Amino acid sequence: MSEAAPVEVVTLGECLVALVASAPGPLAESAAFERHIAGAEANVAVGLARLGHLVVYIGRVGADGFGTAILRKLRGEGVDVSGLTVAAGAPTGVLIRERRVLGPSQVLYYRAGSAGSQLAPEDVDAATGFRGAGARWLHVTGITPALSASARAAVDRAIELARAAGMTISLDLNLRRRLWSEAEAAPVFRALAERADVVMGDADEAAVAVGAGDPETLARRLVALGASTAVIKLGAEGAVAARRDGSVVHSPALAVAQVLDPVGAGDAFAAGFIAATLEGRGLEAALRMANACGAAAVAAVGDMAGLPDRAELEQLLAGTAGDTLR
Ligand code: KDG
Repeated sequence: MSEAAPVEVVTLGECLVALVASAPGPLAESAAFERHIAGAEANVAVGLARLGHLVVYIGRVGADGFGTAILRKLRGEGVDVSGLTVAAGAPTGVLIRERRVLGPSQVLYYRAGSAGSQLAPEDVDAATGFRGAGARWLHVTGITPALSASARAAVDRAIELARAAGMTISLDLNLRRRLWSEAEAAPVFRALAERADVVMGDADEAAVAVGAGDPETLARRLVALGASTAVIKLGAEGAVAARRDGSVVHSPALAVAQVLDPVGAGDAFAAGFIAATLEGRGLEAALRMANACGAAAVAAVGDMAGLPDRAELEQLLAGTAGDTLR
């Protein structure tokens, strides 16, 4: 019998069902919705799995059809769901979002008291990936600590175990103002950034942690908190990264003819960055791969739909399209 491939990455959070408006327009006029699976860390897990990396996802879903859909989706994508527990007594979290061509989309959360928000340190203690020939990388976001005290403690526990195991820790700030205020988020972001090796976020999120500034300044300030690398995601402008040695790298975005759905682009970026770094590529190449994954994500509706597989990513990076059938 062949041995199972070793887990490389561990991540944890709340995976939700996302009901996404079928057509662009305001929520009040949206009458039809498509069911997708979402959740920042789950998006990263699927992004990494599509690029051939083995990821353990730790979380909880309810004992309901939506929980089953999440389990099937993640398992079907090749994510290790041994750490995803079906918890009786609380529902799977749901979000509903409109699609807008102009301006940000309105999101409604139905996740207070959800199974996913009850994530706790014991879920982390029970998960594979931290011990023995364990994983090399832990990815966390600023969403999970905002869900509940036990979810915040679970993130802390994961960081503690990852540190003890010598794993690389990445943090995507992912500020969600519907979950907490900037004043509540800021000290938690800083405390997490102090313990992470790689910190990423957009300029708005980074400013909450370290004060307003231009992207390069924000990246440098995040590094000053303790990370060896900080990346500011700039959407259509690409990304800028600063390293502890004082160097700064700017990386342009891939041009996208039509943005169909920007939600999930940041998670795709994180997946591309982590994959490239695990593969031993340098910062410049990691940013290029991250930007390509972000571009692929915005060209499809739903958080996960556009996440590229390896062949698609290679085509994007080479600037070639596949065969066109006429
Ligand atoms: O990054 C996209 C996520 O924000 C989305 O999938 C939902 O995780 C989510 C959240 O909590 O907002």
